[in-house]
Amino acid sequence: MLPSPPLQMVACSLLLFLLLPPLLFRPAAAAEYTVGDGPWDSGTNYAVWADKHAFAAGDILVFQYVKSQHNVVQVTESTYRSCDTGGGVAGVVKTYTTGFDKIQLTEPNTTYWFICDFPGHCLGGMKLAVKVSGAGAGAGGGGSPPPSGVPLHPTSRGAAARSGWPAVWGSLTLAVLVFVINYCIAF
Ligand SMILES: [Cu+2]
Repeated sequence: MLPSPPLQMVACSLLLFLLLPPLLFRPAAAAEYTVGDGPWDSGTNYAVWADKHAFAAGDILVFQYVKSQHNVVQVTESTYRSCDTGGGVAGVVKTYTTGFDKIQLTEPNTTYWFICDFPGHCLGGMKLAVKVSGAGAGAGGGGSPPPSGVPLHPTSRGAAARSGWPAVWGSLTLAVLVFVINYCIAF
């Protein structure tokens, strides 16, 4: 009868090889936010809403609105402040008009500026500034906020807004890993 330890070692190595990568390279948890927790309209204070969340690179903003009544225009900071796009071109980075716009915040350490360009809406409060931290989701630290001239939204570094599944997923993987290590040590 052949001794089994070599086979066990191979099996253990294989299991660890398969289990370690997903544990080490967890997918980043990109959070998806419905802007204002409701429709993009004139009746929401978006500064207050943005203050409640800590945005990370990769997160997605969802603007929901009646497209004949509003739009979403990503603008420069100065246009955000003036609310004047000069006919839709001055300081305009990108215009969205579908009524259901999903916009990913791809750049870390960046502030994204959005307004509605329908007459009077921006001045009436339809404007959103979102400060994206440098830290990836769940990473907890890292980048410092950009030196913006205007104090914006002091982001709490917590991940409260993030979905909990990655943590659960990581815990499960860890549990299985511990089980396998125990199994391997037994031989
Ligand atoms: Cu509007």
